[in-house]
Amino acid sequence: MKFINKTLLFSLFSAVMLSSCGGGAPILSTPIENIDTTPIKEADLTTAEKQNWGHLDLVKDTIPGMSVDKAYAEIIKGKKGQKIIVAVIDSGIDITHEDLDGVLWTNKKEIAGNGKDDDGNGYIDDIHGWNFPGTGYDEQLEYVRLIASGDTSAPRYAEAKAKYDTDYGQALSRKQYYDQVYAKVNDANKVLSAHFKKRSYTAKEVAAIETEDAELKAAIETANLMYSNGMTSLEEGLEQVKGGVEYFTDQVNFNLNKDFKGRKTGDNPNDFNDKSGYGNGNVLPVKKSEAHGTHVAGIIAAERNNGKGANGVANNVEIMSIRAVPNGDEYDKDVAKAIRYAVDNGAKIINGSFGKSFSPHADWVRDAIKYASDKGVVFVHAAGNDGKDVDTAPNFPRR
Ligand SMILES: [Ca+2]
Ligand SMILES: [Ca+2]
Ligand SMILES: [Ca+2]
Ligand SMILES: [Ca+2]
Repeated sequence: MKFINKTLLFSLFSAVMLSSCGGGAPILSTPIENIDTTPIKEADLTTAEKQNWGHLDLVKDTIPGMSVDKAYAEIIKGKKGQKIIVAVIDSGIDITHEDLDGVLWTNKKEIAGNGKDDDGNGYIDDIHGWNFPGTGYDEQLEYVRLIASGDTSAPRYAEAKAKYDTDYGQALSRKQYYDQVYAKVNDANKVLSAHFKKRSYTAKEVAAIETEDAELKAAIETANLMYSNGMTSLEEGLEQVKGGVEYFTDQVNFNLNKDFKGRKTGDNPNDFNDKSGYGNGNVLPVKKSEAHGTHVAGIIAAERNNGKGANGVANNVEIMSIRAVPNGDEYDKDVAKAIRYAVDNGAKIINGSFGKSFSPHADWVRDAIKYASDKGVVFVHAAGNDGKDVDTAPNFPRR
């Protein structure tokens, strides 16, 4: 799974709806012993700071970023670097993006679109990387594949079954819940638009309404909940809730659907050597919503100081795009082959912002990471954003 920041959204809306029922969790402050003594900016950030906070420095700018600007201005100033290739194993990358098109790795020994593997690396027409799942997009989670296999003797089968029995029901009820929230916000928006006789209206205008009409009062209450959670309009709220609706709909229909078959490459994912060179050379995301790899590539290498978009951290890298992470759990086979592809084609750093809690062929991935390490390639893997202690909770790849 890609590590996307949806957790925040869900907790936000859970809090919204709980508080509307009179409950709600208290907001906890950071314990004082966990706060260091360096002063943190108390003023609002400027637009430029908001866009660039991640590159700023806690001491110099009083903003807790990565000190990238300081590094360029002071630490590496005047030094000459060596260009290296960074492989991004992710959901594919929008290689047409104007802030990325100048920093892409290109396989110079491969002729595009001739249907031949010109450089003999095992992959036909791989110009900017490789797409292992090909046209595949939606996928099951790994433990759902395990249950679907029916192999009750497989390691962790009982654990997977128990997890499934809990998770499926929960996803179904959350989907229904988000459907309801969406309907509620949508109704409120319609009522208020009709009241104001216009589509857009402000929180101030809503606050000024005086009414005894029950429907309008309910709409105001819903609107106020959205405003108090940082939404500037109900349309913005609807967009956010829609993210939740889509997330849980995908869970029910695909990620947790035992009968779903997402694999499109015609190979056996449980046989490492079945069908070499599967997938295709189109590294673009399959769907527009598949933006995670583009986002990651931008953080690393978005063209710096070109007056467009963002500045990446690195100014002397080429991004190799390897698509291996679908809308669901990535296959160990794809990940292991992706790592090997990156190493064999010159990457020096591999970024893997994915992870999962079941991994039936973890040894293939481990072997690939070892292969990378033996060739001096660094593999960087996300710790995840589920708040899990990955020292103890299973999170793959792992040692
Ligand atoms: Ca460009
Ligand atoms: Ca090739
Ligand atoms: Ca070719
Ligand atoms: Ca830029």
